[in-house]
Amino acid sequence: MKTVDLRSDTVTRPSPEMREAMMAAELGDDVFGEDPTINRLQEMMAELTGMEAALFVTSGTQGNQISLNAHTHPGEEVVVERECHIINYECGAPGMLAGVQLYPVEGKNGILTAEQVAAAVRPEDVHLPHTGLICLENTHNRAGGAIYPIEEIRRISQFARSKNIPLHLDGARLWNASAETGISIKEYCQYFDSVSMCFSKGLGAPVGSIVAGSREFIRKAHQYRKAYGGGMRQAGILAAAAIYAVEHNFPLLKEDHRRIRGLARAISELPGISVNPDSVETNILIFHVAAERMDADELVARLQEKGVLMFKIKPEHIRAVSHLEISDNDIDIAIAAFREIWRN
Ligand code: TLP
Repeated sequence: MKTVDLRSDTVTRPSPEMREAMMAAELGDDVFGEDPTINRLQEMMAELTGMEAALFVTSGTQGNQISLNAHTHPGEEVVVERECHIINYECGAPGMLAGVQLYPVEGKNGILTAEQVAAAVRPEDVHLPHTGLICLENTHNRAGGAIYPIEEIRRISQFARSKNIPLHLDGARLWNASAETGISIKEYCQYFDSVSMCFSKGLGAPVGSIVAGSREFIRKAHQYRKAYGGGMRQAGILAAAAIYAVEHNFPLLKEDHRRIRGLARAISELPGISVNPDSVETNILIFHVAAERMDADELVARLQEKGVLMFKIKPEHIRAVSHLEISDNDIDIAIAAFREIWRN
């Protein structure tokens, strides 16, 4: 039985061509700054983001956490959206590592307005924490891959700059936002003081993320990366996969978006499932399954019996993510599995 794995875009394995690029990579000791492939990737990403410098890191989580560290001091507060990755899936690391507390604000489908951000920033008062950083997430994972409107980013950035508060972007899937809107990575990044972006999601590389920002920010981030065990020596073998991913797989992302929308359209017709296919903006589909029609855990289990993998992301909500290894035929298999379950 064929497995159609829609749990995450992190499940992709390097293609034969990507493996070839990895095998051919020129390597050196990156802790000495001597890995030519890592240096090339970092220069390429500084250029792509329009930032002064960039640093290869082990994961999106590491990229976010060292960014929090590099921007803040212990005891400060970081404004985040309530459903964001940093607050939900990073093991409480902001408290553990940077020693900051998070101020969660409920966005509309993951999106905050400049007014909401402004209201969350603390006034000067001896009792209050100092707001040290604002973080946005684009695309927004738990909001079903929602794209941040560039105009709202611009307004938030304008506010943050007026208050001298740095603005960080968790851009794990900024690639998908850019592919869908046609707005370049550089255009998005101009509004931020730092950005972290993943190679190991829709782009299909096995490992790695990048953080980009000013030279001074990257100098600090570099030291935190070392402190957190992220000095990886001949990791150019991984950077080669990342370079391959940016050059060859970035242009393919819109296909992932089209495919998952196709799945959304088909299952939106089934009684008990609610999702608006037009609201699926990128490669993440989150749909609601009414408990009286079908328990979400049971649906996940029954799909799994048919080789279709998804997971429950919130009560009564299931997530499906398309990626490089998902073809049109795989989407047809997933649709057929749903229809069969609904027939019985
Ligand atoms: N997200 C993973 C899980 O952790 C939930 C997934 O399957 O979607 N920012 C965002 C917006 C993310 O979605 C993720 C990973 C990360 C950061 C962290 O990246 P990694 O897994 O490389 O630490």
